[in-house]
Amino acid sequence: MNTSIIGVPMDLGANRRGVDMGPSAIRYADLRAKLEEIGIDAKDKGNISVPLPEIDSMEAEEIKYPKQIEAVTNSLALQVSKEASQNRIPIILGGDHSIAIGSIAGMKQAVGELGVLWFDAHADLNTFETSPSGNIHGMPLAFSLGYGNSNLVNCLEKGQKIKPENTVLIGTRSIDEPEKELIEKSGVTVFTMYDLDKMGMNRVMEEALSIVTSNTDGVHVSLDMDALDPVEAPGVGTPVRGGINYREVHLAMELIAEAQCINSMEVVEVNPILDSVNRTGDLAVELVASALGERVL
Ligand code: HAR
Ligand code: MN
Ligand code: MN
Ligand code: MN
Repeated sequence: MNTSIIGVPMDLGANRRGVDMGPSAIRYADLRAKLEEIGIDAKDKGNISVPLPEIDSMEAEEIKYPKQIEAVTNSLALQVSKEASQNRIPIILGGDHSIAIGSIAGMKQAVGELGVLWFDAHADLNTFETSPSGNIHGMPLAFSLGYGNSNLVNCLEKGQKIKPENTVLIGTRSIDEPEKELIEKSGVTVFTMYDLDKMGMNRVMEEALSIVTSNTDGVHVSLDMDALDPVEAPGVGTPVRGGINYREVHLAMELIAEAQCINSMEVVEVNPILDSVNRTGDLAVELVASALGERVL
């Protein structure tokens, strides 16, 4: 198995300094060494360049940094597409979740019809029109599905990148009203914490994996670390109580590995400033290793 690590030190979509250091935190937790240790070829391709909000004099608009995020997600999409075309699994390190716009666009170009597993406390289904915060990290899934009136829908290629029938959200527990409407309207599948509690992670993943692997050419795993309970992952910008626990999330990743369906993975929203001695960065590394096939026995 060959992987390419790509860092995206972006915080513009979260309007909060700290997630820009996510790639450093995950590298500091020895991602590459961990992957090599379990027999995976890992090349670190360095970081995509991201403008600093402090030096780039930008007006405080209602929607924050759309132009800059467009540029970053475009360069990320190009790099992701290039690595995936060479049969390498892109491992993308965020950065805020707006980078998913680029990851998904790049994978779509290289692989074709894509199934997406979206682990997140939030639905990330807002648009410029509905966002309560103006923060683009609350919108990437809507844009990838082709909703909203924004250039960000047209990353790399014009229009929708993924289909609702191949999109599954897991661990959701903070959903805005307009996002609820879009869930209804689009038909994406959502396994909230309620569903996880009732069904258990094993059954949720069985159903989720069957959805993302049927009628698709590949699977992208988008892991927002705030999907986890803040006790396990305190280093995130927008923690929400009552999340996925340590053992459940490991099982989820192991089941992904077992299904042998993963073509790319991103880990986002790690904020080392808010973390407790890189606990969240360390966990991110464990989870990437699990998703790529690390086994206890
Ligand atoms: N739904 C809210 C908004 O759109 C909050 C989004 C919070 N951010 C994330 N996304 N970390 O997963 O502003
Ligand atoms: Mn998110
Ligand atoms: Mn989130
Ligand atoms: Mn499907």
